[in-house]
Amino acid sequence: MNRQEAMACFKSFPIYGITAEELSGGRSNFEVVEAMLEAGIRFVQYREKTKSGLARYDECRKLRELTRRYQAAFVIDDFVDLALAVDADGVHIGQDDLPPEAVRALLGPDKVIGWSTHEPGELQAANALGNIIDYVGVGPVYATQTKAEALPVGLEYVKYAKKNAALPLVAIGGIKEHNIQLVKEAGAAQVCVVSEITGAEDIRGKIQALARLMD
Ligand code: 3NM
Repeated sequence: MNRQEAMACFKSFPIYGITAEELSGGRSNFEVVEAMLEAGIRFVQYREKTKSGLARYDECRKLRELTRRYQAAFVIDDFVDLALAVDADGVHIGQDDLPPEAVRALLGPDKVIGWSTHEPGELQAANALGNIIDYVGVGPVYATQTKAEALPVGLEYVKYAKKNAALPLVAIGGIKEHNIQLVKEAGAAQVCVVSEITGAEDIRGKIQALARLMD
C-alpha cells in the first residue's frame, strides 16, 4: 500500500497497535498481532528493542505477510533498514533517532513516518517539518512501565496537541480501559494502547471494548 493508503488505515480504526512480546503473557508477537487484526486494528507497529537484527528480520517478514493479508499498515519502530528490507509501510521514530529529514531521504516519498513528541516545542518542530512526516505520537499521557524512563505529560498535552498539531496524532502511554474515554475527550481520535492489549487474556475482546469507548 502507498503512503496515503497507510494513513487511511491509521484513521480507519481508533486503536493503534504496538507489539510488546515481553508483556504478552508468553504469546508470540505473531499470535498477538493476528488477534489485533482480527479485532479490527489496521495500523500495527513492530517495537522490539532487544532481539538480534536477524531475529527481528525473520519476525517482521512474517508480520509483513500477515498484515498484508488483512490490508493493514505495518510500520517499524526505529529501524529504517529493517523497514526497507521487509517492505514495511513506514517507520516510527523518536526524538533521539535519526532526524525525520534523514529518514525521509532514506525511505523515499511513499512511506509513512511517525514521530514521537512529548512537549509543545517538539510538536511545533513537527509542524515545521511539513510533508516530511505523516503523524505525531503524543505522550506518555500517563506513567507507564512499558517506557518507564519517560515522564507523563498528562491530558493537558493531548489537548494542546489537538489544538495545535498540523498532522494527525495518536495519544500513547498508560492508556487503559478505565481512562481511554478521558483521552478521547481531550481530543485524541487515535489512541495507542500497548500493555493493556498485549497482556489481556482476551485480546480481541479487550480491543473491541476499547474501540467501543472511543465511539
Ligand atoms: N511510547 P503502554 S509511551 C512505546 O510517549 C511508548 O512516546 C510512548 O505503553 C511515548 O500502553 C510508550 O503499555 C509505551 O503504557 C506505551
